[in-house]
Amino acid sequence: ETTRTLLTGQASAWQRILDHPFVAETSAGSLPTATFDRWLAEDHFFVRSFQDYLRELTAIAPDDRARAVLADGIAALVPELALFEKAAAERGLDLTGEPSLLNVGYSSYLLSTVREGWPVAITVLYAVEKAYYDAWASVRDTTGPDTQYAGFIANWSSPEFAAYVEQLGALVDREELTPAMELAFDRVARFEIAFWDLVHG
Ligand code: MP5
Repeated sequence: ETTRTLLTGQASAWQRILDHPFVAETSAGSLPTATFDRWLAEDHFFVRSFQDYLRELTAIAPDDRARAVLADGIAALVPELALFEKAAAERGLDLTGEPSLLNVGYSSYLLSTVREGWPVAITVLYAVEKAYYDAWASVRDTTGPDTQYAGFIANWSSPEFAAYVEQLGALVDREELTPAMELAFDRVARFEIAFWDLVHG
């Protein structure tokens, strides 16, 4: 079906997401403090923009089922943003700094897909969330519970998040695959790798 074709088409990029040193080092707790701090500030901006994206996507959702799945996604951002703010406060970090242009580009790209219409925009949402789920689920069972970043790993590898990503996949699978959907999926995979490359250096 549609999601399987998309994931198969991106198999090597997806492997790079799973194998990224940012993921391995976050899991091991060996990520340099400055790297995590940079990621936290960049990702906070990303998640705030993502909130707008989910709201705009809801406005073009084709039916109640799609709106219900998106409402779950919007609700999950409340505790997620609290996690970011708590970590920033503990670390004395300012989250209001200017983000990287890559981040501005990625966040703006997400919003721009709403104009392309539902099939492309829901594909993009699925790709973004699936990338995070697969990356953090890949280290979930080997991350020590007392590792300093365990809360973040748990956030994107929980059974609840897995179920949400499954539901997003089911929404994509209702759609007939188009070249525009393939291009959008490819862009997200490249943005995700570039985002970690940027903070990890
Ligand atoms: C996500 C994220 C997951 N937080 N950051 C990037 C760069 N990609 C994907 O999205 P969410 O909204 O935190 O579930």
